[in-house]
Amino acid sequence: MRTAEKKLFARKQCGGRTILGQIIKIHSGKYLVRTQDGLFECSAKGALKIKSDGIFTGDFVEFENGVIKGVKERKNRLIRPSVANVDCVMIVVANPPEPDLYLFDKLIATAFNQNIPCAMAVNKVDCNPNTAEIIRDNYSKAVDNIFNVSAKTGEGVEELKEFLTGKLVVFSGQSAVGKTSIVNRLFGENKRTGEVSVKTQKGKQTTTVSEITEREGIRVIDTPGFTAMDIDIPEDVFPWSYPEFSHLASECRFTDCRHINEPDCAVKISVEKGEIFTNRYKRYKEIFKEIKEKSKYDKRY
Ligand SMILES: Nc1nc2c(ncn2[C@@H]2O[C@H](COP(=O)(O)OP(=O)(O)O)[C@@H](O)[C@H]2O)c(=O)[nH]1
Ligand SMILES: [Mg+2]
Ligand SMILES: [Zn+2]
Repeated sequence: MRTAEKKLFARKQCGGRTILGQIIKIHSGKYLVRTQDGLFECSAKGALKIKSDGIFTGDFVEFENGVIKGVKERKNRLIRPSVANVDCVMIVVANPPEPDLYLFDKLIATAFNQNIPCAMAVNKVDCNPNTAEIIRDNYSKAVDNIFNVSAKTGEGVEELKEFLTGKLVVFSGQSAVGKTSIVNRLFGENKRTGEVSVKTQKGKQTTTVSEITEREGIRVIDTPGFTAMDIDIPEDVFPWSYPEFSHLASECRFTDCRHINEPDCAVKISVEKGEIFTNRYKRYKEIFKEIKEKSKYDKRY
């Protein structure tokens, strides 16, 4: 947090008014809230933290004398990283590292389930122009916006900036694809990292601490990157997690159709007609199988 740039108000300076703002960081039980009048460090009543299923980065809150009194209804919430009211999940892709299409499939499904628009940025086009074509051949029916960029040369960055202005965007994707480099480009030269990865004691799950950085009307959450293994989607939800399938919901014969072996499956028909990309559907079947096996395993143990 660049405290030098903005005033950090102490609790007593709030003067009894009710103020509305957005949480940009949560740290050690303190909530950093951005308002029209600058940044405030707030605390929250215990009841509020537990009720209304918590307070998250990205939440719009009302506070008085440095104490959060209420959380506004959130339009969506992402679990990884934990952030509410996201306007765009930007999946950054590059080569190197070798694109993990299974990961992109899962990230798009997760955002879709949370009602968050997804876009893709194919970075490093300076060194691997073919990647953009592969990504379009797989995802042009799944996401509305695919950008070609190079954080190195600056190509495409202005267009990306224009698209992201006014939005809260989460940069997602594999590690080393250039997420932080793109954020730095968007924000000028100032280097900053917005995300710290914290291992839980179990050493299994990784929770992420999210921090919103805002510059020039763009609010950004950078992440350290994910692998396909990090992302779980419930078995019953997965069959309707694909944007290209969603309009077919009433057309499969069975309402709980998994689009695998069922007769009169509108998804399979669309694949045959070429309306859904074959590669996307092939991976869909593999991911579904993996999810099914995992939930069988989870039930047993
Ligand atoms: N050639 C090339 N290299 C890039 C580009 N963007 C980032 N890199 C390099 O890719 C590596 C990973 O970048 P980084 O921003 O740390 O990736 P992150 O893990 O996704 O945040 C670094 O060595 C960058 O210099 C680009 O557009 N072109
Ligand atoms: Mg990074
Ligand atoms: Zn079906």
